[in-house]
Amino acid sequence: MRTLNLGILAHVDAGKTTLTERLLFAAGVIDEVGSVDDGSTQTDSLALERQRGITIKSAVVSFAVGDVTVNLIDTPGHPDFIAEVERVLGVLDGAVLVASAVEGVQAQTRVLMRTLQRLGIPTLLFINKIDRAGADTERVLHGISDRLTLAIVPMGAAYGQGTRGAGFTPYGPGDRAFTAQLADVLAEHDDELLADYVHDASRLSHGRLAAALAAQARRGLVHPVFAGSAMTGAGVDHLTAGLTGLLPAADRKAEADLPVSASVFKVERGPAGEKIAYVRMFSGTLRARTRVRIDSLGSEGEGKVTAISVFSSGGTRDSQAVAAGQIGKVWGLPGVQIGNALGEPPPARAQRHFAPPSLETVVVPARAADKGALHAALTQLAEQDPLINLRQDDVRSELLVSLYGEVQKEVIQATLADVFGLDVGFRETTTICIERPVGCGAAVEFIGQPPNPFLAGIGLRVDPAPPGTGMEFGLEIELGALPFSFLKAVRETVYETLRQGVYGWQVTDITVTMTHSGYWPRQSHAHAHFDKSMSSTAGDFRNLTPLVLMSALSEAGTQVYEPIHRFLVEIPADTLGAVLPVLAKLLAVPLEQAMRGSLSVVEGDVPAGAVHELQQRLPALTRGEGVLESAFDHYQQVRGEIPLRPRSDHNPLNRKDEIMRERGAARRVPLDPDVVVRA
Ligand SMILES: Nc1nc2c(ncn2[C@@H]2O[C@H](COP(=O)(O)OP(=O)(O)OP(=O)(O)O)[C@@H](O)[C@H]2O)c(=O)[nH]1
Ligand SMILES: [Mg+2]
Repeated sequence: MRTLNLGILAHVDAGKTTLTERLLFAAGVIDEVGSVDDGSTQTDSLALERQRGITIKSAVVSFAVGDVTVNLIDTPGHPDFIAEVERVLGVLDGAVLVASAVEGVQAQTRVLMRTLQRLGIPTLLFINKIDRAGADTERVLHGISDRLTLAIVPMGAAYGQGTRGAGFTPYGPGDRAFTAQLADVLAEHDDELLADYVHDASRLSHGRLAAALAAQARRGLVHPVFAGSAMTGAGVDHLTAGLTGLLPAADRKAEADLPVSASVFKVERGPAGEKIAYVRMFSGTLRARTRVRIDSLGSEGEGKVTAISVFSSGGTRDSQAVAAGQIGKVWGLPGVQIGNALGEPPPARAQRHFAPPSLETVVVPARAADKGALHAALTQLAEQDPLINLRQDDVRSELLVSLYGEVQKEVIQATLADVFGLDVGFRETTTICIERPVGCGAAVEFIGQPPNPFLAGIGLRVDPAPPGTGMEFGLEIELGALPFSFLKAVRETVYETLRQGVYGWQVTDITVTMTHSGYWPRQSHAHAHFDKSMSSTAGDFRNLTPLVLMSALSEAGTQVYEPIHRFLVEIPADTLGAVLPVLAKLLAVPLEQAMRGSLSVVEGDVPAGAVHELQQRLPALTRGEGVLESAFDHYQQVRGEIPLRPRSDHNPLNRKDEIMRERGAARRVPLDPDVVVRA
C-alpha cells in the first residue's frame, strides 16, 4: 500500500473544504456531499467553523484511491490562520493549490505558492468554480504564469464555463498543441529531452513526455493544472487521477523497520482533557504501550504511548501502531508540543515559513476573579497555537497574545466563551515591530574584577546578519574552556534577552559571538564541599549575560522595523477619488493602478497596523462593493519617531548599578589567588 500526505491550500473561500468533500465523495467515503454553507462538511467540524462558514483549524481525512491511501489535510485560507498552514507544511508529500476561476490568483495564492516552491513540495493546481458566472480559466492561467510560475502544464480545457453544465476535458495524445507545450516546459529540466527536442522532435512520443511530466511533477519542478467545480463535481475525477499519478505517493514498508522518527504537527485535547498529538511518521513504527523519546529543540524527554489511532475512510480507527509514511493520533504524551520530534529528529524540522504575527493585544477578563482561569485557558490555546505566544507583562500583570488579525481575535474570544465559559475583552491591538542591529558592538566583564559582582566572566560581540536569518550564537572561545552547563546558561539567556532589544522589540538577524569566558571551579577552603560564595554557578552566568549583551547591543545600535503588507483593493472606478485620500491617510503607498472593466485596481504597501482600519472603512467608501486583499510582505525601517514597545521597562542596563550593588552586597567576592580566569 502506498501513502500520500496531501495538503489542500488556497486563498480564503477558493473552495478547499468543498473540494475535500468532493474528493471524499468520489472515493466512496461519504454518500452525500456536505456543504460549507449548511455547516455539514467533514473537515469544518468545529461549531465556530460551521457558524462562520470558514475553516479555522487544519483537519485530516483519509481516503483510498486504488492502492494509495491519501491523508488529506484541509487547511484554512484566511491569512489570520496562516499558522495552521505553517504547521502542516513539514509533513506533506504533495499539495493541491486551489484558485477560483472567477477571482483568479489572489494575495494568499501567491504567498502559498512561493512557499510551496521554496520547500520543493510537489504541487498540482486546481482552478475551481468553473460553474460560477464570470469563470474564465484562460484568464486565470495567464494570471498563474504572470504571477506564480511559468512551470505549468494545463492538463485540459474547460467548457460551458459559468453554467451548471460546465465541465473539463483532458488533453490527449492527439492534441499537438498540448504535446508541444509539454516538450517546451519539460525540456527546461531535462537535458536529454532538450537535445531531442532541438534535433529530432519526432523522438518525443506522447508516452515519453507523459512519463517525464510525472517524474518532474513528483519532484516539484512543474505544476500540472486541472480545472473543474468542487460544487458540481466537474473535473474532480481527473484531479483524483492526478493525485496518484503525478504526486509522490510512496510505499514505505522498507522504512517501517528503521528507528522511529516522527514530527508532531498538531495538538488537541480530547473530551476528558487528555492531550492528543497528531504525528507524521517519517520512518520506523511507533507502537502502543512503548516508550518514545520526545525531542523539543535541544531538551529531551520521554513518554509512554498509551493509544494510537490512524486515519481511514473518512474517520479514524484504533490501531496498535503507526508506521513510516502514515499520519496518526497518539495519546499518552502529556508534555508533548507542536514541532517536537519523536525518536530521531526527522529530516526537516519545524521551521518558520511565513512571517510571525505582526499584531498584539492584551486579553482582559470581564470579571477580575477570572484571571487565573483565563491564564489556564489561554495556556491551553497556546498549546494548540504556539504562535499566539502567551506572555504575562510583569509590570502591569496583564496577559498578552500575538495575533495575525482581527478575525483571529474574534475566534479567540468566541472559543474562550464557548469552550471555557470565559467572557473577555481586548485592549487596542498594536503592531509588533522588530529590531535589527546596525553595526558591531562588543562588551566584556571579567571575573573577579569589580564592579562585576558575579562569579562569571563573559565577553560578547554582536554583528548584523542578513535579513531573514534570525539569531545565531557562535563561539570564539576554545571549546571546553567553559563547562557545558555554563555555556548553555549563556546561550539560553542570550536568546531570552534578545526578545527585548534596546527599544523593547524582538532583536533578529543578529549573530552573537562569545569572545571571553571565565569561571571559578568548585572549591572550598578547608572543607571538601561546594562553597557557593567561591564557585561559579549557572545563575552567575544567567545574571551577567543580559548586562553584557545589552551593552554590546547598545554599542552596535539597533534600528526598528515595522511589518508592511502588500495590499490590493478592487473598487468601482468612480469611488477611486474617495479611496485614494484614505489610503494616503493610513500611510498606504500605491505602487500600481489599473482598470479592470468598470473597476479600479490599486496595489501597494500598507503598514500592518492599518489593514484593519482600511478593511472597515472600505464598504462605506465603495457602496459595499470594494474588495481588499492583503498579506504580509516585508519589514520596513521606521523613519521619524521610533516606537518603543508599550508596557516595557525591560532593559537591565537601566538598572545596572542597582543590580551590581545589590548583588555585590549579597556576596562578598573573595579574592582568591587560585582563581581560574580565562580570557
Ligand atoms: N459555484 C461554486 N461555488 C463553490 C465552489 N466551491 C466552493 N464554492 C463555494 O465557495 C464558498 C467557499 O467554499 P469553501 O469550500 O468553504 O472554501 P475554503 O477554501 O474551504 O474556505 P476557507 O477554508 O475558509 O479558506 C462556499 O460558499 C462554497 O459553497 C464551486 O466549485 N462552485
Ligand atoms: Mg475551508
